[in-house]
Amino acid sequence: MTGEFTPWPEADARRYRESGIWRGIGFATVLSELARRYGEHTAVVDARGPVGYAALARRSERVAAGLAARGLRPGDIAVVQARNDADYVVLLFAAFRLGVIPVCALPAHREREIGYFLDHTGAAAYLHPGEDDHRRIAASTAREVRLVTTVAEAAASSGPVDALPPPPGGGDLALLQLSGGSTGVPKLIPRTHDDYLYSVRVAAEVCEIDDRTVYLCALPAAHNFPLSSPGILGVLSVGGTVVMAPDPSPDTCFDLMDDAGVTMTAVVPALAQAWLTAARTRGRRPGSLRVLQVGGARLDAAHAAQVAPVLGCRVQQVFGMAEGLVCYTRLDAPDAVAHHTQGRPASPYDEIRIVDDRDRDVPDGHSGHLLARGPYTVRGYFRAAAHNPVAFTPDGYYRTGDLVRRTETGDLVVTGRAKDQINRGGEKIAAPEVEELLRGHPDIHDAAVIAVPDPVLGERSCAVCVAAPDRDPTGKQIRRHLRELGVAAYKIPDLVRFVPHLPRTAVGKIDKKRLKEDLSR
Ligand code: OOB
Repeated sequence: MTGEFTPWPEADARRYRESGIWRGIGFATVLSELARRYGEHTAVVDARGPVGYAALARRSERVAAGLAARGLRPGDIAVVQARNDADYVVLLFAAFRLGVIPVCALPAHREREIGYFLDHTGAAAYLHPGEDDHRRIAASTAREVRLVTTVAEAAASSGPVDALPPPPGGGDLALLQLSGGSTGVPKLIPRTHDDYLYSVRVAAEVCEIDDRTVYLCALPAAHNFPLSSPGILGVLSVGGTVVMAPDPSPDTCFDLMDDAGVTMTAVVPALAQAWLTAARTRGRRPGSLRVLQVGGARLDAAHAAQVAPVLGCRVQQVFGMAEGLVCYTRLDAPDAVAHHTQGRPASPYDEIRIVDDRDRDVPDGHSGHLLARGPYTVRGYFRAAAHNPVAFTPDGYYRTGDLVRRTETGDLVVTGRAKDQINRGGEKIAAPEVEELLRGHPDIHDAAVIAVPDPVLGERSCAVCVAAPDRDPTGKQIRRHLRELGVAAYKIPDLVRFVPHLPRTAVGKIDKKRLKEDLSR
């Protein structure tokens, strides 16, 4: 894999290893330890019932052997798109055991995204949830993908366990996470076993979870937040129980929480609002819930303050990114911190800087660009040699694109965003990616995609287009065009506006700030 991703400099790697935060082992080895320790205790539950720790370890080994028998080899990449069920967790650990590297695609991804992931990684497998759309994508994967099937079918395969190669070590790649992105093509984030395992262990400590924790996975499981902050992998790392929710609606989740005695879950702000409304109108609260984690987008202080009285549990704000750094408000934080800040880095080894436009540190209390580096923040994207020098500083800090300030208590407040992205209820849209597609339409001369405020989602996306000469396209046609290109539904602009021309800055770039002001008038 050399040359495909940027390793940590040897001096840092040695420091992380010597301090014991990088243990040098992979997830499969950890699962064997857990199986010995927790045996029959329930690891994962879905509609088909509970799976214990020993059963999870056994099944994932058999599936690893099954995948090997079907031609997958250590180091192969598999694009995995799953629904929230136990099969996904089995398959993930099977991949970890064999050393196959999953790309954490989202259920909403369509032809364009999946096709790009397959091509860019040279993937050997596409494992999908099996709905009509995915079967269509599967049927059209023209290139050489050795194994194309459903996650359920893959998770039912089995082979001779004795023939398996040794499990991957800490320095090997565990998975490829997806970046929210702010460029034309999505970026893949190479996470190693050492770094991802450390991130879930430190998350488990910060969130004070243990083998009595029952976690509801309500968000799409592949996302970094429900997968690792502490999420599925963090909860399993301490012997807790993970309940997989097939969808995030209050109807489904409130029942599941009561049935399984769920103590903790994670939602995006838009979902927190929906749950608050449902709890209020139905006079119902999830009785066993102790902590509601909210992250992925900025949570209003007013909504944060309603969590305790309405849902009867503590709110924990989580501000993180698939590239690494995750900040949490601590469980003993006073309301002023838990409601008004996005917390502080999980690990004492996290290094952050808050800087101005010329990378000079700004004083505390002032807003600036957040830079992050540390034992679980990557040093470069996967196969992105040209983009890496833009996204990372020469000394290895990731440029998060977030604007933050540090409060007197040492917590961070997210004050804005410098990256060209729309945060649509926690789902990230890279504006340039959609703009490029819009400019490909014969009736469109130029386009800019911007965020507009929305009371529920926080932001929605608006495409501001200049029609080609003598053309008069409608918003409906433009949206249909994007759907036909096979773009994930959340990336299709909520609004389409036509203007005679786009405002430009002095250097000729589209002036999105001005555009937003013009549009809000
Ligand atoms: C999480 O990860 P991503 O990679 O989907 O998105 C990261 C970006 C951040 O750079 C920031 O712009 C935004 O999402 N964000 C927040 C936030 N949490 C994430 N903005 C304001 N307030 C928050 N609490 O979204 C993610 C990964 C791990 C844990 C939690 C969220």
